[in-house]
Amino acid sequence: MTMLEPQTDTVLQSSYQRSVANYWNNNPNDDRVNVKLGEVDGLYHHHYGIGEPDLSVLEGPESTRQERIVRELHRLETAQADLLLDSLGDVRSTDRLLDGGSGRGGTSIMANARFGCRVDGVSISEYQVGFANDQARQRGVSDSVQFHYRNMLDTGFDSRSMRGAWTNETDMYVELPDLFAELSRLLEPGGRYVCVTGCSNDVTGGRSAAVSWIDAHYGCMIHPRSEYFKAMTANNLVPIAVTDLTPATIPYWDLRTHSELATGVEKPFLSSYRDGSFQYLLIAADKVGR
Ligand code: GPP
Ligand code: MG
Repeated sequence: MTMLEPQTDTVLQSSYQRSVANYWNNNPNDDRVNVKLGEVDGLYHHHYGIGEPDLSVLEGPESTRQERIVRELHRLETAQADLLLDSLGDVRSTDRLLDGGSGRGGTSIMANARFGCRVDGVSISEYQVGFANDQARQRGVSDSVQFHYRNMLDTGFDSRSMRGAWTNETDMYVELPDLFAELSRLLEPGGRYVCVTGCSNDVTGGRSAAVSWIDAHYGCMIHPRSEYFKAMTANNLVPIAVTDLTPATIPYWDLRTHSELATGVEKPFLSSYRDGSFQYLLIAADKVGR
C-alpha cells in the first residue's frame, strides 16, 4: 500500500519548525556520536542512556578503549528505549503505536520487534525519515514500521487509532498543550502515552544557565516540570507513573565525557542534573474519555 504523504508546506507550520527541520537535516553538532553508536548493532538512537555502566571499559588496552566506550554508551541508550517500551503496558500484535519525533528510528524498530505490531513514526526532518525507512527496509520490517514526513502536532492519522504513543526526548521542540491535544486525539480510550524528557525544575526556581546552554546547543525549548502535568490534565491524559531517571542517567553522561565523540554538551547536562535545576523524567499517562 502506498500512503500519500502531505505536501511540504503543510508539514512545517512556523519559522521555528523550519529551523528545527533544518537543524536535523544538517546536524551542526558532531553527529558521529549517534552514527558510531548506531553502527554497533544497527539501532540508531537520538536519545540518552540510563543504567550502571561497566566502568571496566575504561581499563584494558588503549587501542580498543574508545570502541569499548561506544558499545557501552550504546547499550545504555538501548536500555533507555527498553524502559520506555516497558512503560507502554499491554500491547498486542494487532495494536498500533505512534512514535512522535522518530529520529533515525531506533525506538520504533525496537517496539515492532518486541510487540510485533504496526508502528508509525513521524518526523519533520526528511533526512531522518529517509534514514529510518532505510533501516526498516534493511531489517525487512518496512511493512509494519513506517516513517512519515509529518508533524507530530498534526499527524493526519485517524482519531482513536493508536493503542500507545510516545515521545522520546522530542517534546522540547513543541508547545506541550498542542502536542498532548494531538496525542490524546490519536489514542484509543485507555491508550497509553509515554514521555521521556529533560525538564527544568520549577521547584528550585528559574532556569539555570546550564539549561539555557542545552537549549542553545540543540535549538530546543526545555519546559518546566509543572507544564507537563498541566497540559496532560487539560487533554484527558492521566499520569499513572512518574519516574525521576536523573540518578540513572548521570553515569551515562560521566562515561560520555571519556569518549572521543563527546560533543561538549556533557558538562551542562552533568552540572544541571547535579545542581537539581534539570531532571530526566519518564511520565506514563492513560487517556481517559473519548
Ligand atoms: C538529542 O539526542 C536529544 C535532543 C535534542 C533532545 C534534548 C533532550 C533533552 C533531554 C533536553 P541526540 O542523540 O541527537 O544528541 P547527541 O548528538 O548529543 O547524542
Ligand atoms: Mg545521541
